[in-house]
Amino acid sequence: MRKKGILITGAAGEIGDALIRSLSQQDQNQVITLDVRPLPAETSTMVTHITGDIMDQALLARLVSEYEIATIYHLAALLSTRAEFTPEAAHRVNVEGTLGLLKLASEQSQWRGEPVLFIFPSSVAAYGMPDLETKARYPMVREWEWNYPRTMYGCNKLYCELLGTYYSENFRQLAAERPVMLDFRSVRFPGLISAYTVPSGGTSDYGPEMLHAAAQNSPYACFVSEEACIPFMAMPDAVTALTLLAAAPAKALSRRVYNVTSFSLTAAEFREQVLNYFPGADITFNPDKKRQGIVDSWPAGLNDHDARRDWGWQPAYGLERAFEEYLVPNIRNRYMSG
Ligand code: AKB
Repeated sequence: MRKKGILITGAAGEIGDALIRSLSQQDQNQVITLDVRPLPAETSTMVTHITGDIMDQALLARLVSEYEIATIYHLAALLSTRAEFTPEAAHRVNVEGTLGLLKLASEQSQWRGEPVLFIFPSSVAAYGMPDLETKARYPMVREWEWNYPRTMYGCNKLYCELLGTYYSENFRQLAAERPVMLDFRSVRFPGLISAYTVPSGGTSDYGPEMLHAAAQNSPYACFVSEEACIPFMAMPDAVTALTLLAAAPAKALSRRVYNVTSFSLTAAEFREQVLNYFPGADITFNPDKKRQGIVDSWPAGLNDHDARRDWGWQPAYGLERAFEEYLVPNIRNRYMSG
């Protein structure tokens, strides 16, 4: 008999780190993680880790021969800035990698006679505001508005949302018998901020970079201007969103892709917050026009009404509490003890 398990791809990334810690406390099922990188020593003892590529079909086949995968958290992705330097490689990982896992989940749903739950973090990058005037006019976008991403990463996320929906609702629509289909669910995250890890390759990275630099007493030149405004969320809330959505009864869901958000602020306001706790921090602005253009194309806020109504989403950390109770104490701890 195969052992039952939960699969996390891209597990060595920021969300993966936080999700492993949360699932290993809450969930009785075995957690199998997959990443091209090994896991840090601390989290590697909490899961069964496989160092490998999501594109490796033989590896995926071996995986399902050993484990009955009931849930997949598919986190592996090349983020927005990195993806712009290697768009075709990003497409391979972000789209073809996702397609391979959807195929696997779809076959496994048939084998089990029960849908495999497929949880997919999408992003504010799935939106594309045409200009700053429009961005100001639509400060809280709904899921179906402004789906015109400007980045390869944003295009990849938006398309994978559609692919996941297709595999959940219309796969083999012309066959005599409808197969058991997977259950795809997705959240569009704003920029995420963790106290324990520093992001790399993203465009919302200036927020967490500013804070982590201040805590280490290092100068930081922010790569967007003071006015740049996007939504953010503290990492524990991101994990709550993923696990809450995974636990929601299917009949409660009125959509497959939900906005979730916590607080929006400009880069200048972000700096102010950091200075409240690290008054000596040396934070300047040296905007990179091109990266700024990407941030400007993302909405200033997300309307997450449907997530609140359908599955009880609510961020625990608003702006003040995120800094006061989660970010600052844990970041201070991290660099003091490091
Ligand atoms: C990025 O900046 O690419 C990500 C995101 C907003 O999805 N953090």
